[in-house]
Amino acid sequence: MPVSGLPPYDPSNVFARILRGEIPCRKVAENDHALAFHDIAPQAPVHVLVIPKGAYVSLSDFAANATEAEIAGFWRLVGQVAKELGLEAGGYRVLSNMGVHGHQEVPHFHVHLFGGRPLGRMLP
Ligand code: IU
Repeated sequence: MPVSGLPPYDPSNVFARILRGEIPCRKVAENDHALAFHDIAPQAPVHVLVIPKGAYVSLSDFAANATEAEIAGFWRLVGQVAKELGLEAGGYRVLSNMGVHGHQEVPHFHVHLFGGRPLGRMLP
């Protein structure tokens, strides 16, 4: 049972379809547990989405139900992508929208990785 307040995982969501290869993506990197690809509507010079390969509807679902290996693999890929895209020198931002108040649009857990310019102060 998801703990996010969102409906149960829907395998027809767009990120699940990307994972199954039904929809193309501009892949950045992947490992056994996660995939990173460029956001289709970038909000910064670098705007990458990192998603787990497992079926988790939200951050809360992932945190509660993913295995240690999945969690480690996911976060290692976030850090790897930031490094490989040259974001470490200037810095970057990682953000996850969760549920209705968080304005989560795609019901498959993901983090946004933003960088490539000063991002300003983050406001709610
Ligand atoms: P959110 O965190 O769920 O609110 O953001 C979903 C993101 O997924 C958003 O930045 C979209 O531009 C992005 N996206 C995408 O990269 N490819 C798609 O086919 C769709 C959404 I639909």
